[in-house]
Amino acid sequence: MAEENLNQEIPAIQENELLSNPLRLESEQFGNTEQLPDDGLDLGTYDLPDAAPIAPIDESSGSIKVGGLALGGAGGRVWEAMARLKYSRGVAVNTADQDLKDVNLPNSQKLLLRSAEGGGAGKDMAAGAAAFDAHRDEVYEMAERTWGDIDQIVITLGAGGGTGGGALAGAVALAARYVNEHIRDYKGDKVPAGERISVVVALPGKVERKVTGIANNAREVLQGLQNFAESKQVANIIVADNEFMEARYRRYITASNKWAFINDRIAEEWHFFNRVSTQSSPIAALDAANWANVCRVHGFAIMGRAAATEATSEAVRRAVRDDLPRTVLCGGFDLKTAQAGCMVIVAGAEALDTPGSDEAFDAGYSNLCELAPDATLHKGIYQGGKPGVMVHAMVSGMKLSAKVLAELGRY
Ligand SMILES: Nc1nc2c(ncn2[C@@H]2O[C@H](COP(=O)(O)OP(=O)(O)OP(=O)(O)O)[C@@H](O)[C@H]2O)c(=O)[nH]1
Ligand SMILES: [Mg+2]
Repeated sequence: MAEENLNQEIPAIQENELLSNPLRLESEQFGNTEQLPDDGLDLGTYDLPDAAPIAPIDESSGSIKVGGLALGGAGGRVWEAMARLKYSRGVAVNTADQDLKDVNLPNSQKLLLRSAEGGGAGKDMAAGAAAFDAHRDEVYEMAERTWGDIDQIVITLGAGGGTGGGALAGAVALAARYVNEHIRDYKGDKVPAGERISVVVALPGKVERKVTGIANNAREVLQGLQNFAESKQVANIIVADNEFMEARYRRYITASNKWAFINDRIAEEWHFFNRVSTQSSPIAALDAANWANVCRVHGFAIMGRAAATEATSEAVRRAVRDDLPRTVLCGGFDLKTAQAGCMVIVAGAEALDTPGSDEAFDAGYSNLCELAPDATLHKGIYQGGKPGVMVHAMVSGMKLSAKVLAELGRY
């Protein structure tokens, strides 16, 4: 029963969800340029001089190819959820050996930041920063071996601890170096580094916020991120508020599944947009350039999905206006400060054929436009393999709100 409700509220993205798209097959056949057929050349036994390192093959099949830089315990586990979706180019670092061992990534993609204190940064951000800086070159070498040809770097961390928050500034600098040295646009020109650096940050849950040290660290991290966004050193900062998620999904979260459950929600939602933006739609497509635009504005971002019971204006509008705000990964942000966003509707064939469905989807879209009036909002409507209507939305480029900071606890 619980399982059934869960599936209704937050259905996993099914492989057949986007079945209707003929291009899908094409992209699967030709998308993976790394698997080139054997060209038959016999290179003998010579070592190739300066052979470029071969990055792991990324089978995520999204429009943006990402390399992950996972910091600390939360960062490692959040990236692990991305790796479950076949984003295979992540590097995880931590000061705590045991936590790092538990992260399900190849050892060649994990680096222990040894510190004077031994295991962990003990919530001390200065210790986390020092440990990262002492290993900067090793992390960079590992990143170069792992990331290869990517479009975007995603830094994952939890705000509140010592390692992730402490290492953040060093990680942003390292990512900027990588963009400058390795990432080029389609013309082969350099790109603004900050546009290619995204962050996924988890905020501490209700109980942790009562600990002054954790709340202070979290506030410092968010303010630091706001500064990075303002100075255009990072682009999209996706906020996953553990308190919000714990309250929202209370019925499904247990002591043992909590992190995997929350992290999967974050990764799946991002993956949905990254994958749908490779698909065409005869109705309206969210194309790759639109999605890239949403990811490259500088500021905080939230995302979520909500189900409409039927394809009527009222039901779709209700999903956008009432349900979406309750399912986004973080509350408290002011959508009026958003600069960009996207809304993607996935509907079953019957819903798409319902008279008035076009008007209903327009109503949902214009509702989001009203909520985020200054944002460039992109729209996509796709036929899915399941009945009903699912509305996915993401808004980005928001300013840090005083409300979010205040809710982080005492200061
Ligand atoms: N969403 C999510 N949040 C997490 C996870 N693990 C921890 N957190 C949150 O992230 C915050 C920081 O915790 P950690 O990531 O363990 O801290 P750290 O960066 O390893 O730092 P130290 O342990 O002090 O060295 C915590 O307050 C938690 O709220 C996770 O797997 N997923
Ligand atoms: Mg830790």
